[in-house]
Amino acid sequence: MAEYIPSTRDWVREQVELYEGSGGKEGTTLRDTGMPVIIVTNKGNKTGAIRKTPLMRVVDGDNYILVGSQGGAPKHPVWYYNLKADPNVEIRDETKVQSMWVREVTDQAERDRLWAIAVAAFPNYDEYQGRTDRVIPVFLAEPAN
Ligand code: F42
Repeated sequence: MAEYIPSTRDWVREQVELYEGSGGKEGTTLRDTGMPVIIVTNKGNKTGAIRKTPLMRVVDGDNYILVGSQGGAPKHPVWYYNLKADPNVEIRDETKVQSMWVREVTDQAERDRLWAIAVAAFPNYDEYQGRTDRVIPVFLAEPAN
């Protein structure tokens, strides 16, 4: 089995430890905002190691919308490239863990619809898009089976 390499960012690593360590009972929101977070387990595209990425929980029916905002930073987060290289992920939503398959949403109409849902769930995404020239990537995660 591949090795798990934690994030180099303290607050991210600590959230993953609390969330996963409690079996999805603690550390499930963005700081004290009460806004729900999921954990996306993905494979490092260079190391092949297991990576765990907390993201805001944005749902569309049985699917999750994953937004690569990274606070409006100028570059895509590294997990973007991980998901492009290997779309098989596991998503933990509190105590529920599911194998999912992700695809980047490039169709403009579909992206517009999903982006509106994402901004309704987490309004900061709109502000983050305003901070960067890159188009923030959006993935749709669907149940793998
Ligand atoms: N980020 C978002 O983009 N969107 C969100 O909705 C979001 C919500 C959120 C909620 C809670 C929370 O704690 C964090 C949240 N974040 C959100 C931040 C998110 O979890 C990521 O930390 C952020 O998007 C940056 O992602 P990143 O993949 O660039 O990760 C970093 C800093 C990281 O840990 N990088 C590793 C490192 O060592 O620096 C590398 C990880 C990796 O996958 N490496 C690859 C490998 O092969 O293993 C090599 C990659 C390469 O190409 O070099």
